[in-house]
Amino acid sequence: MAETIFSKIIRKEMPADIVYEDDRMLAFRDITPQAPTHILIIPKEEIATANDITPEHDELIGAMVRTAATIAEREGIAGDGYRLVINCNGHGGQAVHHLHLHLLGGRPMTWPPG
Ligand code: DGP
Repeated sequence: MAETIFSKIIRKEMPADIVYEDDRMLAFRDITPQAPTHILIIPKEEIATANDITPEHDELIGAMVRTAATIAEREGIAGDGYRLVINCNGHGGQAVHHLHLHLLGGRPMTWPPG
């Protein structure tokens, strides 16, 4: 896949407000937040879209979701609730083609999404 801005953030060539990092993933605040808490959890492995997730990624994706829940707790939004979103391709509204999990919270979310 073509490299994205997120690869530069992973390599620390681009600044980001990083809130969590381990050997497999990185979490940082979204540059255009859509909610008081808006954090992106991304794998360090370059996976372009949700369509590119394979069975080998099952543990990684599970760990990303658990990390999102841990960050939500740390951010103080776990009790009130939050939303986890993965946008995929054009109709899903995916702008950056490096898989990422949006953690959104700090205000009530509407449903259905626009
Ligand atoms: P999506 O539409 O699901 O592909 O969301 C991409 C998100 O990435 C969008 O909410 C804005 C965020 N984003 C794009 N470029 C940067 C950047 O350079 N730094 C940070 N922190 N976030 C970025």
